[in-house]
Amino acid sequence: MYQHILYEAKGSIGYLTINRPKALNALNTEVLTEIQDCLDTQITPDEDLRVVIVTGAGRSFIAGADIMEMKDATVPEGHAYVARGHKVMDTIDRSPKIFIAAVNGFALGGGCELAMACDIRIASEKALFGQPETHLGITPGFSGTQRLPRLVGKGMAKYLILSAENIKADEALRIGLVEKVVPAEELMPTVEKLAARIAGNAPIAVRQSKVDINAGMDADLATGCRIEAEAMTACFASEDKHEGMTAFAEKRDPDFKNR
Ligand code: CO8
Repeated sequence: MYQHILYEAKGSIGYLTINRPKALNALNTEVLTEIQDCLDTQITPDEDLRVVIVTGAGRSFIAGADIMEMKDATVPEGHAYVARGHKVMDTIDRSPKIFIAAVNGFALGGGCELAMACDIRIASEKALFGQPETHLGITPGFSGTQRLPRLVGKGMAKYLILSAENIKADEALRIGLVEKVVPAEELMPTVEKLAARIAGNAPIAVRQSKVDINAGMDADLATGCRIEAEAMTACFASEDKHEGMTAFAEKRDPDFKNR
């Protein structure tokens, strides 16, 4: 169905693999269009799906936007490219599903930006991160100037973007760009275990926590706490809240119904 991505859902967990290994999974217009289509037609409408694992085929996660395509692009084409990239990142960020980036290799430029749009990043020891755009004559254009400082702070974001220096996985962990680093062979088992754990928690509470954190990070503390308080109503009114607490009292595992 798709030329440059693979998508498979196994129950509550989806696997989205960027599959253009000859170009180290660089995001050209076709790849971005296919990711968007997959988000809109496969992932969003799937009511059983809770978590999506995003990874790259071969030795790269995503080596950035496609430099060969951008090289001779006009200004309007550049704007269209940015808009297409932003739409993919926003769709992931605003999705009620939880996205985990399983960063298996190069996560550069648009690849680092896509990883940052995901909710959680787990990296292989072989991963390499960076925003090399200023060395190419552009700024990060798929939300890196905005998401990177929100994750690692203003100073470190400026260091990485202005220097265009790439960093290894252990440094990415140290600065908070990724949440965990594991040996390459343990990457998918680790991510799958995490995905299953998230998928096993109360769906309404998981969804709402993502909304609260994302909305709160862009607001002042008082507004964020109001968002949290309002969201709590939805959880308190849910059957799953009753089930979760009853299961605790009865010393058994909860059986959540997404209601
Ligand atoms: N775009 C297009 N092709 C790429 C890209 C890329 N980003 N990265 C790698 N490739 C291709 C190479 O051209 C090469 O193709 P070929 O075999 O036909 O020559 C193939 O992938 C393998 O690459 P290398 O031979 O270079 O492999 P190495 O192991 O020697 O090096 C690197 C791997 C270090 C990842 C190297 O390929 C590299 O530096 N790539 C570019 C990384 C980069 O600069 N990424 C940022 C791109 S800009 C960006 O993402 C901006 C996002 C916002 C855009 C909005 C603007 C409008």
